This record gives sequence, C-alpha cells and structure tokens, in this order.
Amino acid sequence: FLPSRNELGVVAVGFSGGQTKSGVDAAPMALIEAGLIQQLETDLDFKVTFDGQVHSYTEIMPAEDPDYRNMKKPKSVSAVTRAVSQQVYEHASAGRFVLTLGGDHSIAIGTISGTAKATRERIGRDIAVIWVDAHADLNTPETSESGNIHGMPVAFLTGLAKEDREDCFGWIKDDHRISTRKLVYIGLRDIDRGEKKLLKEHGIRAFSMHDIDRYGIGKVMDMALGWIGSDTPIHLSFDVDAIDPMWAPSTGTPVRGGLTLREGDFIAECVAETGSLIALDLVEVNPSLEEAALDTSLDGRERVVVLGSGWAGYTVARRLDSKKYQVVV
Ligand code: HAR
Ligand code: MN
Ligand code: MN
Ligand code: MN
Repeated sequence: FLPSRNELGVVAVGFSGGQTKSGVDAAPMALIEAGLIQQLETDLDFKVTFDGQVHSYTEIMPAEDPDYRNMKKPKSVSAVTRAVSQQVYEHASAGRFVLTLGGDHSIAIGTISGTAKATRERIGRDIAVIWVDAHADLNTPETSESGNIHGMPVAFLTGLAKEDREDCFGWIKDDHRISTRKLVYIGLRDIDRGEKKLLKEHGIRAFSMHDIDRYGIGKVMDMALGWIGSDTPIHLSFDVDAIDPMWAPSTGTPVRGGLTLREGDFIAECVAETGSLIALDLVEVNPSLEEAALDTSLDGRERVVVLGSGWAGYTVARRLDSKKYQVVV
C-alpha cells in the first residue's frame, strides 16, 4: 500500500487563520529557502512533485467571516482546508508520499482528510494518525476556550465535531474521517478540560510527557506503534511545539517541559522504520518568533538552518534526509 518509492508530493500551505498570531504562514518559504526541496531531490533522490508555490489561497478567502459556533474565521479555515484536502488527495491518489509544510495546525483538517479518502479509494484501508503535539487539538467549537480552529482539527477529523453548513466544514464527509481508535497522541502536556473529558470518554490512546518520563520514549513508541498495529498506513502530523521551547522556540504556543531534540528525532525515526508512513505534516513553525532560537550547543550544520525558527521544523524535515525515510518513500 505504500506510496511509490522516491515519489514525493510537497504541499506548501502559507496559512495562519487557525490562530491569531501572524508569521506561521511564512514557515514554508523559510524551509524552502533553507534548501529543503533541493535536498530532497539531490541528496535523497526523491522525485519531487511540487507546484513551486507557497499557497495563500487569497482567491478563495471569503469577504466576510464572522464568528460562528464560537469559531474564529470559520469560513476561511473551511475553504483553505478544503483546498488543501484536494491537493493532498491528488498526490496521495497518484501514489506519492505527501509532505505538507504549514501553516498552523488547522491545516491538518485538509491533509488528513485528503490521505484518509485517497487511501480508502486506493487500497480500501483506514489510515492511522500519530499526532505529535503539546496540545490535543481536540476541542469542539463548544469546548474551545479560545475559538481558534487550530485547537479543533482532531474533533472535525474524528467526527466529534460536525457541521452541516457546507462553507463551515460541512464538506467533510465520512470518507474523509478517521476513527478515534486509530489515533495516537505523543507529547501532550497542555490539555483543556473539555479535551480531557473527550479523551477519556472515547478511550483515545494518548502518551503525555508524563508517560514519556515514566516509560522512556523507546517504550512509548513501542506501545504507540503496537496500538496502531503493523501494516497500517500512518499519517504523521507533527506540531513543532511538541518539542521543548529550548529547541523549538519559534512557535506560537510554546509549552515548557517538552520533548528533547533526540526524542523528537526518535519519534520520526521509529515511524519511518515501520515502513508504513504515507504522509507527514510539519506545522506551527513561526519564523517571526525566533529571537532566542540560536542555541550555541548546536553543531555548525544545524545552525546554518536555525534561521531562528526554521531549524526546529528542519529537524523533522531532516528525517527525510535519512536512509530510513528513503525506504519508506
Ligand atoms: N487548547 C488550546 C485551544 O484550543 C490551545 C491550542 C493550541 N494549538 C496549537 N496547536 N498550537 O497544537 O485554543
Ligand atoms: Mn497542534
Ligand atoms: Mn500544539
Ligand atoms: Mn491550556
């Protein structure tokens, strides 16, 4: 069921409307300017299909976008994620591994719905999702305290949140959705009351930082992948704020007590080793929040890409640079 070896589709989503800070829309360009695409092609021999642009979707942005059901910018986020869903769907349907560069985490409504639908059509299988994040992003519009849709993507993807209005996520149908049983969280440490309740009620598998402290990242990855089961297509949605702000400070909602750099790498390596990875999202990198990003303990090569923030994202993207990912793709 794997995408063809070395066929990679890249989608660059310059969108920040799922939250209120500007700058996260500039991440794809920062990563691309740091040489990401070129490295994927030349160092790794990927055949990259990339339309060469960072999409800002201005042509589909609604003129007016009032709050609805407590959601901020519902029509904009709905329209953008619908477009992203189609872009990702096309890559996945063509048998490509899909790398999406965000953008805030609301865009995962698009990426995951796109791979879920394509994978069902292509091989008749449900995908599993590994959501690496400090946050659960599981709020429904009603449980959200902020109204920011980047805190809600998993609710829409699992059907815990639904809406009939076509222009407010009503376009999401069953074939776009994932089961709460096929979802695993890693890195959680900032969860809202309503989210905690939903996690419990639906028996969602979640490994918090507490679990990582208790069992170690090795055991946690064994348990996480064991839960999913081998031979299940995996979509990895990596929010860079899962990594401790010491390593990844350039993000809109940093939470201390996060993953070490190696733990972040290790997660990506373990997922790659399964041979079942079909898509990767890299989100919430905000190059404008970069002040303290330079850490003198980094080696020269990494520091080149620090760019402030780009670096944190690059750590994840850099996994694509390893042989293991080559096998996956
Ligand atoms: N839980 C909070 C909310 O709903 C914060 C969510 C922050 N989300 C992200 N992506 N940065 O994980 O608003
Ligand atoms: Mn997130
Ligand atoms: Mn987060
Ligand atoms: Mn909170």
